[in-house]
Amino acid sequence: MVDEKRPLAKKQFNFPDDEESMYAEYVKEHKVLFSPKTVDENNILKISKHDALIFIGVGVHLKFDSFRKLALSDEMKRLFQALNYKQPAFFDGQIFQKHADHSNRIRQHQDAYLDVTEPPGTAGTLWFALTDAPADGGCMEYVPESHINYPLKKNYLDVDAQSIYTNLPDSAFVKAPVEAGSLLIHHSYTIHRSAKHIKPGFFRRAATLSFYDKKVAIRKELPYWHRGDELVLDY
Ligand SMILES: O=C(O)CCC(=O)C(=O)O
Repeated sequence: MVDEKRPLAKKQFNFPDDEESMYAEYVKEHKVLFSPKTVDENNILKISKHDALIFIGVGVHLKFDSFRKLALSDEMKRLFQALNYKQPAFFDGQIFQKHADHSNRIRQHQDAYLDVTEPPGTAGTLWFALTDAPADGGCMEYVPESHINYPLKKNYLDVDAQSIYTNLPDSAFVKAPVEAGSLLIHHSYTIHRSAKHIKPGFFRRAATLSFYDKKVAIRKELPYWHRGDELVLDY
């Protein structure tokens, strides 16, 4: 879908970072982002699109079979049964890739800003490590107990997009280095971020799925985030 010979456009996206990204504006069904460091003066990729990629969103859970299989797998059903969910549903899927030479940090934020559910704070995120995510390799960093201490008062439907970011000191964050194949789960109020990665010569890749329980909450679709249909797990 992304043609390496066509120029990319430059734009500041509010998520996954507020730094400028290059994007394939002719790809309508996804948001596919690249680092500005990977294009030449004509905005043509200097390296392969697979290496230059930093983000694919949104709604990839509906487009890729591997995501769909994972979302509807028995392991996921068992996970949600353990969480006592009655009607779990996935409403978004994203891919994050980092490389030492050309990736940005992901600034601190709460997913509830974009994952708007009613009652508020009833969504969560599964974060799958597709590669190792070491402490010096852009691992996730969390603020412990922030899902209790920092309920989100406003979301994307109330205020401007910049408000997605929070502003806690570095000392508030705990790094969560994990090996490939690990799963991290966080509440939609949990404040999290990931650093630029500094470990040369390797990619850090992760996939995410956002979820909620249709029996206890309703989800609000945001005008800008075309997430599309939900994948509902049947028991
Ligand atoms: O994978 C990352 O580096 C960031 C993921 C993230 O911020 C998210 O899932 O909301």
